[in-house]
Amino acid sequence: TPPIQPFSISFGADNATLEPQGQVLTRRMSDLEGLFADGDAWARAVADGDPVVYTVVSSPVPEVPRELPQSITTIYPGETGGEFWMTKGHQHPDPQGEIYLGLDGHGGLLLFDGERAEWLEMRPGTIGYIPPSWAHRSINVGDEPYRFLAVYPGSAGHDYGWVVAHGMGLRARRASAPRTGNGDTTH
Ligand code: PAN
Ligand code: ZN
Repeated sequence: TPPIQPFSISFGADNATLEPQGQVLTRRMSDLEGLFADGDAWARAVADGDPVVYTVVSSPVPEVPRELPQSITTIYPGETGGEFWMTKGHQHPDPQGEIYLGLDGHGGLLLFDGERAEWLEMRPGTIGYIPPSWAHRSINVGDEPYRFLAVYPGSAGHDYGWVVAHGMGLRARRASAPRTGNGDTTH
């Protein structure tokens, strides 16, 4: 792939689109199998319309070594089994840092290194830093869409299986929701 030439990107009026724009990924409830603690509630949500949980709009910069791709994730507000809607979460197989910038709404950036979980509150204007080797998941803890920009090395890669196998150390639930197990964080 030839290197990308210098260019700039504009946000759309709602911050959810880019111009120019690359691929758009849509994650529905059915794409999140095994991630919510309450599997029955997850199955009911899939049967009941299989809602879109989040979208990821990418810049036209390809995920190849030395390039620096960007994307905007929009997580819609919702809860399944009392757990806030969230991204799948992943680890970068080639461990490298990543930067998030909060754009709209109220979210959390959950980081897990296999032993320790960290929670960063994300608001518009918050820069969240993901150090190399920390798995990361984003969660909408508000009532509006939560939106953020991510910037990451094009060679980092994405490993989703690690999170399925190890979890993320914490789960995010509304304070009034029923609790199961230990290690929950509430909002
Ligand atoms: C982000 C994430 C995006 C969607 O761009 O890929 O928020 O989350 P999942 O990839 O976990 O479904 C990022 O961290 N890129 O590296
Ligand atoms: Zn990442």
